[in-house]
Amino acid sequence: VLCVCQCQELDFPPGFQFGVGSSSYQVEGGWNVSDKAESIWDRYILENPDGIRNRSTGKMACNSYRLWQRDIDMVAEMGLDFYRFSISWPRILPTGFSNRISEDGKNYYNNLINGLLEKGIQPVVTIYHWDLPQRLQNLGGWTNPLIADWFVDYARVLFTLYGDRVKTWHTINEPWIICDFGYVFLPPAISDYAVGRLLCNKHVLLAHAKAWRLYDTEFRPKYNGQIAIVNQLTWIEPAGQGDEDIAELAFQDTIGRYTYPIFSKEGGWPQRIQKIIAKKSKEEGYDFSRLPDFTQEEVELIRGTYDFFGMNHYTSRIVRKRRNDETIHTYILQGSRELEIVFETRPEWKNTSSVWFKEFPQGFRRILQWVKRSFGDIKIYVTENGYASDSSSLEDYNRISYLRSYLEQMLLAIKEDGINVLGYTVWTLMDNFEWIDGYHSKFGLYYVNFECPNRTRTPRLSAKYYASVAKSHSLNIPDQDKYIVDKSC
Ligand code: GBH
Repeated sequence: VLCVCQCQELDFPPGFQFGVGSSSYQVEGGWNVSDKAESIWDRYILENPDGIRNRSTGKMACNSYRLWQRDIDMVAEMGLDFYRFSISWPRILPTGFSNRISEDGKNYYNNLINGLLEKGIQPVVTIYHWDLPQRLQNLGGWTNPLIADWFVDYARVLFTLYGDRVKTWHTINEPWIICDFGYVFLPPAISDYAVGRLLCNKHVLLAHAKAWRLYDTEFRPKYNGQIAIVNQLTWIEPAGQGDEDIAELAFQDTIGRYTYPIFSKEGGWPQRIQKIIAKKSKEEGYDFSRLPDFTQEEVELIRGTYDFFGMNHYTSRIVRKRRNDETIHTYILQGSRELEIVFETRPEWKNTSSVWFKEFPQGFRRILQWVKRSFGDIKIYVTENGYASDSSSLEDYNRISYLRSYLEQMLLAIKEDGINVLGYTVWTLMDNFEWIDGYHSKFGLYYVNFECPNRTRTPRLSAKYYASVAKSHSLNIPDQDKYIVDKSC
């Protein structure tokens, strides 16, 4: 076990990059300025105010639409290599389609990108982080196969406007959440677990793949950047002896449906899941499998569309079979209804302020090992990792302890297991609109005063800790006593 106080082997590999992340709806505000159109989150909070904790909204959020310069300064203050943010589709394309580009939307992201570059910070841009134009939702959203082409048109606009300066692109953030949760209870909150969820699953993959191929053929030759999808990976381990096989199945049904088609050698759906859903669909009387087939061309279109593996990681689960009297909710990552398996946590894992989120640092190393086992020795960027607290305190020792122990596990994966992790991103730059949890759970390295109209941002101790790690390029930092409450290492 690594000990932060004594060991020497705590340096990150040369070239390893540190950054911090955010997303458009969670920070921007400016929900109806200028010609910006409505997103599915704007619509949801209007129509279901009680669906969000304390009836909070993202109408103003951190007001980054106005305060972007301060955001850049904060990333610079921490001395980080990159800032990961997302672009709001309805802000750039008010019709949802590429027939009209918003001048104000275009300028907003130009300013942000240029401002970052002036300070030597690389912009890392997520094309889609959940704020779909409502108009496209009205036309079927991610269940309409045409969305793959609409997404590519949108991506083309972004590559054309910003590709000369943006060298790392993320196509879609967490498709598992978009489909498996969006077709249950998260916006668009269409309740269609059986079919809608799986149509969405197919179409996000096609959208991603077509955008990747567009970049690869038309923009890479000029700009030489990198582009990949970002997946949410929760580590899942057997609850007890005999549960090993369902643990692997659980991976295939959560992560697998969004990664095998892209990263596996043969492409296509994870085969066991495909068989299970086909069989169940038949039993249920469908004339087709609820998990839509890929044509051979589609398999080839999607297969290999990556420059790296983007992964968000927060938490872990143990898995066991469903008991006869149990109902499984997707809510708070409680299991897979499709496979009739239940996810739980171990009592010794520490709580955070988010119901779905328990702390288990070893799960981070294990999920990194799973990626290598499943897809070989590929480049990995950790695109999100961070800690939720309901406290506004600036002395966030719990967050520091979370970050330190997760970073240790990542370092072990790099050094002991030879896993090729090239960068790490803290979620998140500052407290922001935490989706249906409103402003209750705070993930920020910076505290944001939401009472105050100018949304004042103040660095927490964790911001200074992270800055020190980035600067030292090591977990062995010169000023570590400041950050550790328990010094009995
Ligand atoms: C990521 O999702 C997101 O990319 C990011 O925007 C978000 O702020 C961050 O992590 C922290 O949540 O039914 O209780 O599970 C992480 C996974 C999935 C956790 C959706 C919250 C919804 C509420 N998230 N989930 S719950």
